[in-house]
Amino acid sequence: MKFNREFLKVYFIAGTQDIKKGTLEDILEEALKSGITMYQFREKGPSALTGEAKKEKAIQLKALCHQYNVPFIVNDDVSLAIEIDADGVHVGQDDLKVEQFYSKLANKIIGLSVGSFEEYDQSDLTHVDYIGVGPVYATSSKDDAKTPGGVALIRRMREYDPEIPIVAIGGITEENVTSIIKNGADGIATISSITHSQNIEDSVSRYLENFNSYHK
Ligand code: TZP
Ligand code: MG
Repeated sequence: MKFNREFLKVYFIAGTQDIKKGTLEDILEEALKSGITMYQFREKGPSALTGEAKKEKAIQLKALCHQYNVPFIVNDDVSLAIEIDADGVHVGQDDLKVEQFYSKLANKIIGLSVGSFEEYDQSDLTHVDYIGVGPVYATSSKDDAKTPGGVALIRRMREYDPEIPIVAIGGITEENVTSIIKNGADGIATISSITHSQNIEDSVSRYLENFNSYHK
């Protein structure tokens, strides 16, 4: 699947560890029905699925995303992404370097986390389709998250590189999304505002309305 920056608008991220009530499949399906624009499978931490169980879950969730024509991205696990023919992969600064695997993911989406100018400068972005910038706000979904940079982090990254597709991440909610868009992000990536939402349809619609009213 060829990357389109519109995919970043409402980028839902979740793994089994993020689900406190119900199942990941059900929450993802609800989010897909509501209009999320991309999904990332992110298994992390002590309860994370591994091996065959992780692979089976990934295949199942990819099929679900494809029913809704939404790209399915794998976090960190480049070999899994290749094996199951995912639509792309998202890596962090401590993961496999993009230069080492991009040729095996031709025509796939490649995302990279960039938390500072220093990380931006040390990253080869030649084969990177978008950067994930954050955390913008405090988050309880990532144990090792750095200090939040606020919307200033987004604004400054946008000034630093006026062209690169940027998805903002970390503590984003329907309440603070407007200023993130105004400061130059192409979209938002969120875990808990969807997995913990009382009404997923409402949450996703509010994100989409924010983007659509700002961009047109
Ligand atoms: N990377 C930076 S912050 C974060 C990740 C994966 C967690 C985002 O989760 P939430 O619940 O949307 O704050
Ligand atoms: Mg990573």
